[in-house]
Amino acid sequence: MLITSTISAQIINYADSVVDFSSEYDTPEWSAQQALGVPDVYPMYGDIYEAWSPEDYEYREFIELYFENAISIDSIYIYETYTSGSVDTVYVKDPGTGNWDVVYQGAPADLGIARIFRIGFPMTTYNVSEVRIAVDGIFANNYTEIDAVALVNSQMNTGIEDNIFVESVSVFPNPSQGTLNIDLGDITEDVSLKVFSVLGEMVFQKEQINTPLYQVDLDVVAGTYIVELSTKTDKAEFKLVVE
Ligand SMILES: [Ca+2]
Repeated sequence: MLITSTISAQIINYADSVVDFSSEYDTPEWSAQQALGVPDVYPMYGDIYEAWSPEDYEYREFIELYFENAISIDSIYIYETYTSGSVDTVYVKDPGTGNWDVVYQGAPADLGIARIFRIGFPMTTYNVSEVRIAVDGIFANNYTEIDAVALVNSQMNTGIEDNIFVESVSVFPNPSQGTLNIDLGDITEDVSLKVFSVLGEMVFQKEQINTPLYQVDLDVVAGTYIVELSTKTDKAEFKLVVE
């Protein structure tokens, strides 16, 4: 039985410049600039300098980032690579009012894993170009480090190629007992496969899948996972239940 999962195309837009920050540990190492661009620490976890770290952990701290390609968004991805879980509030700026609107607020935690913190919320009615992230490392008694931040619009296709990509691939069975089949259909480009836990921890990675039907045995505990398939230009994500 072949069950095709719902797959949605996404726009993922990494930060272009720093607007403001409360402090930075050093420069260039651990500076606010280290939170720009694509992730270059993740999926590593630890005190690694290609990520922003505040100067200390005696206070709540913040960073504000600017995105040149302003879009409506329904998600923000925060790549947390040290003392993950310390993000306690995330805001987006409404360009009409100049107000910071809260899109996430929660108690901090100390997870101890590199993760992509995927924050979901109703689609903004305006184009977002500025994001503010507040972290609380006080309770964890340790430095918080953020490697990268992305604006995500999960509803928008990035072009015709995306539609072909999304419509071509299928993943089955779902739910799975751990074995996953990925049918790349007509896709002839190299495809990367990544599987994430709901906490954002990467549990499986394989570059350059280029067989039409790829099979993998995931050695993971039962639960919900996010499977990401990407080429150089396209990306598709969907939820997988492992029983
Ligand atoms: Ca970085």
